[in-house]
Amino acid sequence: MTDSTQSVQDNPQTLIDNLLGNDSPIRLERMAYQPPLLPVFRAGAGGLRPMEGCSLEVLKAAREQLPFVSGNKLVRLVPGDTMREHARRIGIVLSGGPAPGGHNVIAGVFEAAKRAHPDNRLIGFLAGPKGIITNKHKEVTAEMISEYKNSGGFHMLGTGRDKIDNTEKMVHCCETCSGLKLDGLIVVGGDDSNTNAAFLAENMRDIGVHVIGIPKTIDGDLQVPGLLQIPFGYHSACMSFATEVGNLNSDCKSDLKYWHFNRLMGRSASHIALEVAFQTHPNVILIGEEIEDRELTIHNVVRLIADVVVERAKRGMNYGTILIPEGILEFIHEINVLIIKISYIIASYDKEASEGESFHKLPIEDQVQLIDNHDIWRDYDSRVFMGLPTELQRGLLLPRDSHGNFQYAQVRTERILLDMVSTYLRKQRGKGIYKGSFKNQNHYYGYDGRGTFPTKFDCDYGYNLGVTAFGLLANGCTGYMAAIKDLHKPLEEWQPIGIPLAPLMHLEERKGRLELVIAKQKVDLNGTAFKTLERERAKWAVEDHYRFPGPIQFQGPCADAKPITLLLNALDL
Ligand code: FBP
Repeated sequence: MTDSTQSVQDNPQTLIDNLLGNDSPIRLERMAYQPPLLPVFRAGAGGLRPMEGCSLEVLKAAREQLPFVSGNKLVRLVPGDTMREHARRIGIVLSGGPAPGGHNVIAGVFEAAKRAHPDNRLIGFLAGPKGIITNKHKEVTAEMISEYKNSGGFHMLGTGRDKIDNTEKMVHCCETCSGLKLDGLIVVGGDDSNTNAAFLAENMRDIGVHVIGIPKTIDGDLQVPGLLQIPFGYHSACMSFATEVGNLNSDCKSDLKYWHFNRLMGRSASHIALEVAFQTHPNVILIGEEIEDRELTIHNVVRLIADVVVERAKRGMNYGTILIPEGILEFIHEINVLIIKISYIIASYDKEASEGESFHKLPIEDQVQLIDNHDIWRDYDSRVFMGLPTELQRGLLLPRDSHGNFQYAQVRTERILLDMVSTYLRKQRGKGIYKGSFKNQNHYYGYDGRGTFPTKFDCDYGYNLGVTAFGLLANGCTGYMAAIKDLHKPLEEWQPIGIPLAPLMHLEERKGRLELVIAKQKVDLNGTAFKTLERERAKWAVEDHYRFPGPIQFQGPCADAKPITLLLNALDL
């Protein structure tokens, strides 16, 4: 008997304390992992060079609204060091939905800053951009870094979706940053948060605060062709969802009696559904971008699913798995028109409403009436709206987020489609076309994936994005997004770069008017990843080719995995 077994036997409370401690063994093990530095940074924060042969167009509206940062050119970091005689004070804010790897971004900035000068300080703003507006912050310490490094979620500082969308909020942000004597601010976020970063950089020019954005979002839609292949967080969330779908593949193939309808987060673009499809080989995969391209209606989509159910039933296979991207409604033209028009009507009503009133305080019948009576609402819109299931009608009326986005995460699209498929199959049964059984379950994977442990890829990527952001600040950059090129290659060949934010902007309808925001990148239907899916999916539909990815691995040969979509699309480079 070993000494430790003896002591546990002597004192069972020790065993209980060990078993119930807040830090699980895997968390303790992950806390000890130190992500490797890119070779470029091994001699210091890095020097700066222009990226020859690459230029990006800036839209006229961006040149007008962001005249200062519009002049930025693409840059790359090279080995070297930038000496500075006095210490820096840098602020950092986590913004939008959480994404695994965010804590490593903070660790990367912190450790790079301390390596550059022991008196450098990092100030974390609390609960997202609101923390800058209201000056709520705490200093990041070495203890915090070792506690949170390699953990999922954003709970070290918290996050939020506030948009810095008026002069008053901008003035508060400038006051906060001046008051804290910051010389740099790092914004970790998706398209909307990096839009905030661009406007902050423009407005903080006169107070000497340099602003750098970091590409984050599990949705995977913050990409810059040829420069930024994927934001951090995508891989971990996809692997977390793929683990669950793979488990359902295994379950439904065992008891042969359930159809599992899985909605996967990802708001707009279907990048997550595409990756989870490669990881799991489900029977049906909906890709929003393809649905839009083929101009499918919601009834066509129902039919597309039902046809596979009928075909499998003929082969005695009354089970299967289906992947539904949560943003699919945006790609069904007739529904998207309703979303845009209703967003406009809500925004116009709220703009005119007196203090304390708003569209969503009206009873639901009045909301529908108001929409029905609006000038932009046509008879055709009413017919489409009234023909939709009640749950979907209610979903379309839900409040938009602070950036004016429709909140796809709040609509149970998988349940709605499941019910519509079920109704359609009943009719097919009546006609003698369908003779199977349609027992079903619905699932939603989203928030869970944002809190999962980051994969090793996201640990290393997030950490080095933080180091890159520090390198850009140390070289006097502002109005840039930190990025790492060539992620499909071994880490030793990753290239840290600075992408100017202004050229990433386009005009988009938000809250009923055109706004300058960073463009989301949708799934490229001509890219190798989608083309590969197109080739493979017919056999996945009617035969079983289920793939079981298992849980995220941190050690052994599987630990170095990267997103399959990233590797496939890299073949196009
Ligand atoms: P970000 O773009 O801010 O990273 O957030 C993405 C996301 O996780 C979407 O996938 C999802 O639709 C949305 O956030 C949910 O938002 P909320 O957390 O406000 O419910």
